[in-house]
Amino acid sequence: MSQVLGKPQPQDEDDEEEEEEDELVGLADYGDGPDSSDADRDSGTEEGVLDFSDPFSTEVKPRILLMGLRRSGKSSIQKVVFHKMSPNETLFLESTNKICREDVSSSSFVNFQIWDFPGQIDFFDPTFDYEMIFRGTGALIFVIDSQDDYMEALARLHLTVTRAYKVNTDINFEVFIHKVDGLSDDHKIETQRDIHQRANDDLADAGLEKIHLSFYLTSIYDHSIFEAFSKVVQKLIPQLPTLENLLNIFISNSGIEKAFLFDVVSKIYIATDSTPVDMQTYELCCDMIDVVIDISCIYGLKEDGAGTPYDKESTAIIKLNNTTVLYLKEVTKFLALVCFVREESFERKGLIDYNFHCFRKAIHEVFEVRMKVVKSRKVQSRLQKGKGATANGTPRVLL
Ligand SMILES: Nc1nc2c(ncn2[C@@H]2O[C@H](COP(=O)(O)OP(=O)(O)OP(=O)(O)O)[C@@H](O)[C@H]2O)c(=O)[nH]1
Ligand SMILES: [Mg+2]
Repeated sequence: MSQVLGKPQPQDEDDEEEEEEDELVGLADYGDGPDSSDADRDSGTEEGVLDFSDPFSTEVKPRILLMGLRRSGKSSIQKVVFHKMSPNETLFLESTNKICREDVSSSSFVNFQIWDFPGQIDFFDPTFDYEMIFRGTGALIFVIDSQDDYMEALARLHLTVTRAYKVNTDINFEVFIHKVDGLSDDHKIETQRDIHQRANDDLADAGLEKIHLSFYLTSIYDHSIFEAFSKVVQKLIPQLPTLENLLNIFISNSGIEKAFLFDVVSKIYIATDSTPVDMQTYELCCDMIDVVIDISCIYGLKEDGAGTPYDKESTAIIKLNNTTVLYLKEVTKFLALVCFVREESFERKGLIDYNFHCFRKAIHEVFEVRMKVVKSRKVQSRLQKGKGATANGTPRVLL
């Protein structure tokens, strides 16, 4: 490694965040009714924060639900991806007995709520207002323990998906075939094929073949869980085609092999160019982010502990022994670009840096446009509210 720059942050910040964010919601209390939506939309205007929700919609930011049978691994997934919990520590997690809701926007670039459900949800329980839950949902992740007998899980998946679809046809249904670390490669493929077949057969039998399920093989013991989560999150980003386009233009003009736009906190990649992603490349990028942030935390700290581990000056170059160079640069407060460059192309670093400067500017513009749309929308709706009703809420015009 020839250069790592960056700044530190107090070590205990993660813990503080965890305490603030983890919010237990009782079964009868699902939090954000219409009243909380304003506060939620306000947070979306924070600089560099991407709010996935449609600016023209009055809905709150979308939810990602984690559902599945008991002990299938839902809470472990959430802790490993968003709280940097080490996979072994998840052995000591207690069973979830209430819906656990977490707001991801405050800690990272991505802006959504993630709801961790207890294993057995009873759709017939009158205190469980599933219509309200599914209405604001962007993605439903159903976790299946692949090391266990999955027949019951499949029945539950079918029930959950059909219920959710009735309420909201726009939900993305994502099935995590989880804990595949315990399976051989052949067994993994066979399990995926079998689950895919059975789940789709069940839907076809119910006349619901139009429901699309996406399947992922995941484990918290490798990067597959981060990769799967990246794909789930990407589907909720309306700007994705623009981001991909910008990345394509950037790499083709700079002689770069592959580039990822990473959310630094969660190590989810929110976009990449259109060349195929291979797992090893992705893992190297994740490791690089860890190295940069860790070194910043340890050695970049000012005497009084001030500063953050990631800021405008954060950049790193790592030369590998296979004539490849890893290059990381800050894009926004929460985003980093990580590129794979051949050594000979890296000789033209000046060109890469100039193109990066243009790329960074374009990314900022994409989000400025969004912020403007959201702001003008808010002003409009306030004006309409003012015009449409008197102070006590009675309409000014005849209905
Ligand atoms: N081998 C393996 N074990 C895992 C994986 N993910 C989670 N586990 C283990 O599965 C067990 C159950 O995990 P939890 O996250 O508590 O499961 P849950 O789905 O939240 O369970 P409930 O809250 O009871 O619904 C824990 O002992 C985890 O260590 C994985 O990818 N591989
Ligand atoms: Mg749990």
